Amino acid sequence: MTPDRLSRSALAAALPRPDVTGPRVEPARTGIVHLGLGAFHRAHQAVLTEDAAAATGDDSWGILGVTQRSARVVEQVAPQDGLYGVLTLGAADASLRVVGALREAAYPGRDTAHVLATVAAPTTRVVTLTVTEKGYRRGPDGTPDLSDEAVLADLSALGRDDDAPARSATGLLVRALDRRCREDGGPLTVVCCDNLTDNGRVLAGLVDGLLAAAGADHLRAWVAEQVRFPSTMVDRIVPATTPEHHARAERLLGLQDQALVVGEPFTQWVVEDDFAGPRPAWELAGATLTRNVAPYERAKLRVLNATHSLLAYAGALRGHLTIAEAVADPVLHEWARALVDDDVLPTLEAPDGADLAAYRDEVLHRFANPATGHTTVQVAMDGSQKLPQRLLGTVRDRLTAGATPQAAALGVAAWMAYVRATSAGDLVVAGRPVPLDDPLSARLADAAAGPLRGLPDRLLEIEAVFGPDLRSSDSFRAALATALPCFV
Ligand code: CS2
Repeated sequence: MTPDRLSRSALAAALPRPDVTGPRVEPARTGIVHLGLGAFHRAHQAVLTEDAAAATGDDSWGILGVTQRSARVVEQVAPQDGLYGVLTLGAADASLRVVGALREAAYPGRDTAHVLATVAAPTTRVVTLTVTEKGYRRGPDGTPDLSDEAVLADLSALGRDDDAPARSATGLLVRALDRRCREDGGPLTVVCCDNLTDNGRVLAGLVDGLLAAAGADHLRAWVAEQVRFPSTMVDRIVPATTPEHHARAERLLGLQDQALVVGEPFTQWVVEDDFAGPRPAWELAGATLTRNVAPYERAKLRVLNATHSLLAYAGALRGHLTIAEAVADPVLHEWARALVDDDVLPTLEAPDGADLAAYRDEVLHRFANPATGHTTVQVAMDGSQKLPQRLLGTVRDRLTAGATPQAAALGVAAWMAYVRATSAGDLVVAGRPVPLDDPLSARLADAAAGPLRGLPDRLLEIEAVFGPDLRSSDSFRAALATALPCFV
């Protein structure tokens, strides 16, 4: 028999149950609009927002979650009164928490008018974003890609009450800012929660670039004066939810939860304390509010995300299905350590005196958690968008310091070999063929085809990934040539 679907009333009847906690708030108002209602937001910022609301008894921080590409998540959460479970999987234990911070969910293809009106409302104080690296639609130099038709269509709606479905996340954001400016909604804070270096600055620059391109000078000046873009470092491993996760959560809860997300026990959020107005008391929920996020952000991207990517590419090439299996492979474990010790640590400033060697060990220990089932192929996705933040900054800093980044080059070479194997249809992991999943897949596949000998040179030509500079570094090219035979 299929159990009842999760909802506030079904939950009230089902609780208490061991290892399950119910929602801590029932928000009365929407104070936050979140763009990119994927699993990560639901397992991270939404949880901290609920904890902050519970700690203060402030019920004005409900979230309007906006999906990106489809209405699927709306259909999952709306019949559940916005409720969903977060299944936390430690190496040896599991618990389920039902979160109630999400007040509404919307899909731009249908609900753009509602999203624009909500961002414009004075009661909304914060917009947060998790739209993934590719969602920012940046050109090779980091400026907005003005050849992107979806973004251009959104820009053409500026300056008027046009409720046509938004076609891009950045387009939706600038249209919403436009609406708020014209309706005098007051100051607003836009918090980028994606894994980009200086993410607040990046997003502020993109918004400014889009408004300049649209000739929206008045709005541009309003944004400069009224809108803040703090940078943040976000961290929690959130794998894709599987049927096994659903079965496990259903056993704990006794209800069916179509919007279930899964996470490891660890969570961290470091937020630049630069807000244009009120915000949830996230510091009471364990977040760190600081003036200087950059060292945290950089350490996380270069230690955690870089080794994650190395383990994903090299792990998949060596037949490992999960990150936990990959990090348990002694060769890969050694490579991951060497990447951090030889190339990453010399480029980092320790945030607030943190012990970065201990951080490295903690990260590798987190990766070893077998319970989450985080797959190498999931982390391997969108490499062209991830490599610059994770590995290439380290490569550049080491080259500038006169060093040869051999260990970092191993990570880049692993990606190159992965691109070659997946685009040729040659990679099979756990019995399944793995496709190349990347927004630049056509260009990457073109560059990867042809003789193995010239593979690094052909991929280095792609400026959107490597910039105009790296291809002319003899030392980096030599390091890639040394590293590539490890994988092919
Ligand atoms: C991962 C990240 O999928 C990936 O690329 O490296 O999503 C990682 O799990 C998170 O950044 C951890 O905070």
